[in-house]
Amino acid sequence: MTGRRAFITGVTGQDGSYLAELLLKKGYEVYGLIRRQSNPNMSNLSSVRGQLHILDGDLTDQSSLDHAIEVAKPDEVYNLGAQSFVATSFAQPVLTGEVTGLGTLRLLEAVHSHAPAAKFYQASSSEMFGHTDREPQDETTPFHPRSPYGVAKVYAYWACVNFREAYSMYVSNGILFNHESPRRGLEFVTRKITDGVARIAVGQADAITLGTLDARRDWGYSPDYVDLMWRTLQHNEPGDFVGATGEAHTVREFLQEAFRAAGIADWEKHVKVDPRFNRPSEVYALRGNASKAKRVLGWEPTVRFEELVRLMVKADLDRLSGGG
Ligand code: NDP
Ligand code: GDR
Repeated sequence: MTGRRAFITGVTGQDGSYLAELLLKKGYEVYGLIRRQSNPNMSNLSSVRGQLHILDGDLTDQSSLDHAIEVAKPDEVYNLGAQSFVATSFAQPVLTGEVTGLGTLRLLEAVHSHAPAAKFYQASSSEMFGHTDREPQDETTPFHPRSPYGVAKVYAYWACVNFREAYSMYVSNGILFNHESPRRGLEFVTRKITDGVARIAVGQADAITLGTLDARRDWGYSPDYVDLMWRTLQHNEPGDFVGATGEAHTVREFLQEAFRAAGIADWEKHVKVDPRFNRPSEVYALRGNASKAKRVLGWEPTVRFEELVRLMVKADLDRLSGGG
């Protein structure tokens, strides 16, 4: 496997950083696209920064993507860059469309022009299913996105299918359900809860304020899902694959488990509900069926709900008490 070259957008994010670690371990030369910021946050990359080739660029800027692909000469492209927070997509819909939707098209164009033989992975999302009446969802479930983010991901999904059909490019979509880790951004509900619980445990806070507690998600562990991304591109032909655990829990159940993991009783005393965190249109319930990924790629998630919650609570407790 040595000598292969991978190019990752979104390398500073949760998944990008785990994927970079995985590919470096497998002997890849890894190129990561990073956008210019006045105060860049490279904390997720601390263990691998010296081994990565960093390329400057932005999914909203075509020439930077053309240049990055020309330099990286990738065998495999992983498009993980996105404005990925659903709530923000309602407040910044045009930016979300630019980055998450058109950004994918720009990258496809760059790869088509400069590395047409590269294999392309697109970070598609269960949010594309949105308001669905089918459960569990799989590769055949129709899309009904419920946010500007979901709409942008549907656009990107179809752009990928179109490049596959029009130009015979190797382009695959991973339609992944929620996956979390200690590297999850603090605004996403799982990390907001585990960080909040840890703060309450160490006496830095009294309560966590959330939106709906009834939303139901299929939560898995990010390192399992980056393994699925890699497996997707090792398959001999391109295709679309759902990644999910097949198990769904409510935000309320996540809260209960997180407080239990920290040894705090009467969790309801520490939780406030504020409609400020509700979305104009909500995705109430998602649960995936990953049997195609299991059958074709031999993939199965290794971390289940209770273990996921516990490892995230522990990581936040360790961090706040100076141990992590
Ligand atoms: P994160 O939000 O943690 O990471 C997003 C990444 O995109 C960051 O590296 C960010 O860089 C980068 N980015 C944002 N805007 C731009 C831009 N204009 N140009 C270039 N890069 C940009 O997301 P995750 O790691 O959780 O998710 C990875 C991908 O998978 C995303 O596309 C997400 O939508 C998708 N996805 C995620 C799921 C999940 O549950 N985690 C499930 C299904 C799909 P910066 O550090 O500069 O902000
Ligand atoms: P999601 O993740 O929208 O599923 O998108 P998020 O963790 O933001 O929300 C999950 C559910 O929890 C409800 N919720 C809250 N959410 C947040 N963030 N903050 C709150 O206070 C809160 N209270 C309740 C939400 O309404 C929602 O129902 C994630 C992202 O990673 C996407 O990029 C990815 O594509 C999908 O998962 C699959």
